[in-house]
Amino acid sequence: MGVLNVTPDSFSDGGRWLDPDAALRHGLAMVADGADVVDVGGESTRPGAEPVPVDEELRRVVPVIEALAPHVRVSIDTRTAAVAEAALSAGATLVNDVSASLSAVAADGGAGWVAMHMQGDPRTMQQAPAYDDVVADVRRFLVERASAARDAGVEEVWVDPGIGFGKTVDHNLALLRHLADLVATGFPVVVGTSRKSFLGLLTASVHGRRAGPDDRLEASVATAAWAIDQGAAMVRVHDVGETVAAARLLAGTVGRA
Ligand code: PMM
Repeated sequence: MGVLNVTPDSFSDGGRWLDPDAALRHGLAMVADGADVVDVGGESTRPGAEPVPVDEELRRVVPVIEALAPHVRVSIDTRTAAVAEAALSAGATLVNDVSASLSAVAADGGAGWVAMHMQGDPRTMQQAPAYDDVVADVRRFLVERASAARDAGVEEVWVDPGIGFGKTVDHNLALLRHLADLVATGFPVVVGTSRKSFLGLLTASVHGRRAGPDDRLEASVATAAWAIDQGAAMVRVHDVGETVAAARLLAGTVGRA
């Protein structure tokens, strides 16, 4: 899943694809690099981000979805029902839902649904994240939401531990380390580590300096490869070509043994 943020303020690619033509070109480039899905988002969910008015979110995403949908499967990354509905009408077939609350929209539209775990909301989620047992708590939440969605008629339900969404570095690492627990639920798992800030901290422990968002390629690819090895069925990434190359390398060499 390639990330296409049509926003002025996303932490990693904010402002780069605000122009619909530039967004389309970038989406098609990710398809050429091997993306099976392009995830279009019009509201940044970086820590501290303010909500975007619905009209503005629609204005950003709908033209891009209409242009991309004939070429590739499109998902809509939103927390807002009206935006998810409009996106499905424009050609998207997957609702990527960081609020895990829009399953009814997916059911009504005959679309797939990604339930992501988030503690709190983007404005406050990194202030003091706390869990009894992060792996068990996240798993319980996701299984509950995913099962309810399936019972309500959503045929394609994915779960995502929500790396970086109300989580410390240790929480993120515990979720990655125990990804197999989530895979064991039987729901296909999506994982998004790409360019996230905890990778900057990890890089600091290896290189002695903290990597900025544009300097987290190796850590992004390494953690995506780890997720795939642990059984994730999809990884959400900015650097599609490098990630696809790493995944093919693993499948064609280690996986062949
Ligand atoms: N991360 C971001 C946005 N949407 N959706 C899913 N399913 N999983 C994620 O980990 C996720 C997401 C934040 O990253 P961005 O600002 O680079 O889009």
